[in-house]
Amino acid sequence: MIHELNNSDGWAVIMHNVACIVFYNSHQMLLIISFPTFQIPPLSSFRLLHLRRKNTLQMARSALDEMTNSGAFDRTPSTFRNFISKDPTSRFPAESGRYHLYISYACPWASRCLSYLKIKGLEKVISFTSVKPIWERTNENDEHMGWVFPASNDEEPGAEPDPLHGARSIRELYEIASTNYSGKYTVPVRFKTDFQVLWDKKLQTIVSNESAEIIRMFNTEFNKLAENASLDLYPTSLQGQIDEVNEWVYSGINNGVYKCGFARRQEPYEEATQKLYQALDECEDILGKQRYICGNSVTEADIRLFVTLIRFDEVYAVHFKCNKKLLREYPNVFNYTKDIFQIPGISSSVNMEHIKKHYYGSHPSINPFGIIPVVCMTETNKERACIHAAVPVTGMHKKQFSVIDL
Ligand SMILES: N[C@@H](CCC(=O)N[C@@H](CS)C(=O)NCC(=O)O)C(=O)O
Repeated sequence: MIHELNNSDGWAVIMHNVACIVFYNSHQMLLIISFPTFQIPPLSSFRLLHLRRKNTLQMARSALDEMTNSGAFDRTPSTFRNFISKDPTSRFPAESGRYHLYISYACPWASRCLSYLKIKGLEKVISFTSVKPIWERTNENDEHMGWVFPASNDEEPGAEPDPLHGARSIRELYEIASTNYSGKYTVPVRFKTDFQVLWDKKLQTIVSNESAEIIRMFNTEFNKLAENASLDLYPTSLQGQIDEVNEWVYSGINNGVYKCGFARRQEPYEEATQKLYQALDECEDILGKQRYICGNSVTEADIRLFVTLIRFDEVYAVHFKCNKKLLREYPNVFNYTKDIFQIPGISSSVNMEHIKKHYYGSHPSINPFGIIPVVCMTETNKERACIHAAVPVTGMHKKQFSVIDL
């Protein structure tokens, strides 16, 4: 009777006195609603009515659900967009000890912020905590899956309990920051507790959950307090070029891998793959001529690109089906990734154990058994090792960093 059921379609089936509506919800669960036929116009015994599932039934409880009807991944914008300022009279002034950065080592967007915190020398000024890598239920009263804190320091190396509120989940922090946040449970549900979160301890609220803006604040606004204040990753002379590179790197690579991995139809997957490899080819070409993506000095664009490249072969190539070509088959891009990895401070922002656990363990619709590929470890560091630490840098990217900062 029911021939084709897929994620975006539903069917109404009318048999004798009972009508059924059958559809999959956003978690791929088959839902059947039945009701007596007196509620619908009289119809012959067996009649099949094809219903296109309406947008109002779609629920975005995590990135996995941010889908268009064509099966393409469509990221929603971040919600908290305040800016910390070096101006002491502003609402969010740059002050030592006032802000806390919640991150996941697994998340590339959060890792941008952590990288900045480390390379700008802000560790004594802004504290940070990482959650556990694998999403869990955030509240026993509903099915939302998201970022949670460990109960103790020993539960998950790298992750720590919430030092400020003893919260169990990032969701709880959102609910402390905004009482309206629960409003997003209304249909269409758009409940997503985006990472990373920059928390203001004084005003007890979230300053920002948009990594692209947090890194700009870290670059300029804390310079009176930063140990590495002279490092400017967004210099005026290169801003136009950095913005331009960021745009195609974001759409083709940073967000592009997600578009490949979360696509639910072949066509959007192939479109995203084509764009991804065009962008990687472009990087390979550029990095054959110069050391960094915007010239001869490291910039914001390098950090933004790096966080995706470091996850590429170990996660995206397998889990997100980006394996037309591996990163290690691009000699310039591969050496460049190792080069950036070896900038003091960067390697400590990479925790491959958390990265693998998160992706392979948190997306059951992509990896139903949750098997996590084994991480390549070295003797020197059991947590953070990855192929980029083990393979020497060659070519022009060899220049400076001979000691690996593990
Ligand atoms: N535009 C955001 C994106 C952040 C984002 O999507 N983070 C993911 C983790 S990698 C997240 O927290 N997802 C939670 C969810 O899907 O519920 C940023 O760059 O800050």
